[in-house]
Amino acid sequence: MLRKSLFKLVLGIGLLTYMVVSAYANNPSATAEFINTSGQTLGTANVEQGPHGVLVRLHLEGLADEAGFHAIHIHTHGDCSDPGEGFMASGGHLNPDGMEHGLMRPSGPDAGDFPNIYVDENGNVNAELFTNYASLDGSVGARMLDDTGAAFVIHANPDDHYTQPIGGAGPRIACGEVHATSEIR
Ligand SMILES: [Cu+2]
Repeated sequence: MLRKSLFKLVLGIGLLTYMVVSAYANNPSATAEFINTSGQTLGTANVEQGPHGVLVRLHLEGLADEAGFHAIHIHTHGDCSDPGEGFMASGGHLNPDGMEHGLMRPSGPDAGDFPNIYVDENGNVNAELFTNYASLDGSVGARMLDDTGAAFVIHANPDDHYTQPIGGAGPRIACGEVHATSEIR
């Protein structure tokens, strides 16, 4: 008798765990492979959309000449095909509502704004970013994966989160096109 109810309990916990895990597995997701201005691969961003925005897990290496803080934004075109020209094909910041740039700006931020990332002295970045101003399917904030897609762009300088139009972030040093890894409605 006891053994039977124990079995049921274990079965129940197992089923519950499966349901919770599969619910998370159904979240809209995407990935981005970063390249530098020489076209060399730097690493990956994994993007997962939750109920309140998107979480970006960033793992990069090979940026030893760039130690320090750097701006990172969501740009409006998923096109990193021009590394030699400084990734201008990625367009401007994701900003469908025409907000001012800057997380600290009274009339901001634009939907592409993030806090800065830090490149360590070995040229590595390991960071998690979150925004509720944008999402993969547009269910929270601006839609990233519209007709033109989206890209993450890293700049040469930190973002001061205030100055127009890009917080003094300077040239673009790395770019990653955002590609869906789940169905995006
Ligand atoms: Cu930017």
